[in-house]
Amino acid sequence: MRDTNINRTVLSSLKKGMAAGFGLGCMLLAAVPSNAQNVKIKEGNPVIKDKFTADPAALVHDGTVYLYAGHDEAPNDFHFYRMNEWLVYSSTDMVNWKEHPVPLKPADFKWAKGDAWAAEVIEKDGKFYWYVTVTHDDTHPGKAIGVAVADSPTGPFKDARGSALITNDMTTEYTEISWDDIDPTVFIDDDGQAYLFWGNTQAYYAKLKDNMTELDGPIIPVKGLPNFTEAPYIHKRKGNYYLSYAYQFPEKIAYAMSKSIEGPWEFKGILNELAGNSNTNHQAIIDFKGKSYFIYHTGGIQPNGGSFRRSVAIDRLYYNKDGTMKRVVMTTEGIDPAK
Ligand code: FUB
Repeated sequence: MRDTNINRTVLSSLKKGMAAGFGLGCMLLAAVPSNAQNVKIKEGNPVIKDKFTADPAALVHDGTVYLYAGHDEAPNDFHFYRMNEWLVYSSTDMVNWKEHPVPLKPADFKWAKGDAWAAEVIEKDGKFYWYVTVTHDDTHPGKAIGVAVADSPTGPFKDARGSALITNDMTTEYTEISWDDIDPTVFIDDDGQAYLFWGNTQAYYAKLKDNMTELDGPIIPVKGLPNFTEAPYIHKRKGNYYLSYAYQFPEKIAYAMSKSIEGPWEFKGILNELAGNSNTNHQAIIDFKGKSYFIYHTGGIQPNGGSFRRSVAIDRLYYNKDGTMKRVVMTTEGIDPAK
């Protein structure tokens, strides 16, 4: 962008200069900043450039990373989310991504009205379970969480229950808003117990039964997450549990840590700053081939990218010796191929 502006300045000065009878050499000396160079830098981010992709989730399976995202389809003059399908990509180096056929749509849930909002996939006993946010039909007004199942990480996925797993009326004792039951993140602990976390404004969690399609106990509000907006994400490393989440609005990503999946959670601060060009930032964290990665979205594709036309980006994530996470550096260059 900067180089282009400089080039325009040079050209228009040249035209004016030549018209005024100045020599070409004099004009170049006057118009070109001494440090101007046509430097080309690697542009690895955003990682998907031909479609707008949002709310990344990632699954590492058999030496491959599967990247799941909602498809942002809002036209340029439409100022809210328009999302009619989820997408899936795979890669063995996290730089070269292959797109697979559309694996799932809100229309695959007969009880849902639409809205392919944030979602996450996990593998258990050879089956792949995809927890999704959608808008429920008028029998349970508000956002809801459903679960789809497949035999392969790329699908085809089908509704695993024929009904929502979480509906808005299940959480009205904690908040009356109709969009608090969104953004599921699923985690299986070392003892095999699966947990679902989700929320907007208020974070919740519940145990899942062995079949991964039913709750196994009460819905419990999560405490200790200041300025929680949405997008909870659970991961575990070296005996520490991490709950990262979208903080304030427009969103930064913050995180808390605990020695138990059930808390108490200790707030640790900001992990990623404002994207700046998107109100939301929605993160996923994985380890792959010995390195840690922070996957998120920005409004990075210009000129039309923004809060409703987002794009998935990937940068490295680093830990401190005490297990806390270093602040993410969002880059244009992105990552080197994972080896
Ligand atoms: O993409 C729709 C919503 O925006 C998601 O569910 C939130 O996490 C935010 O990214």
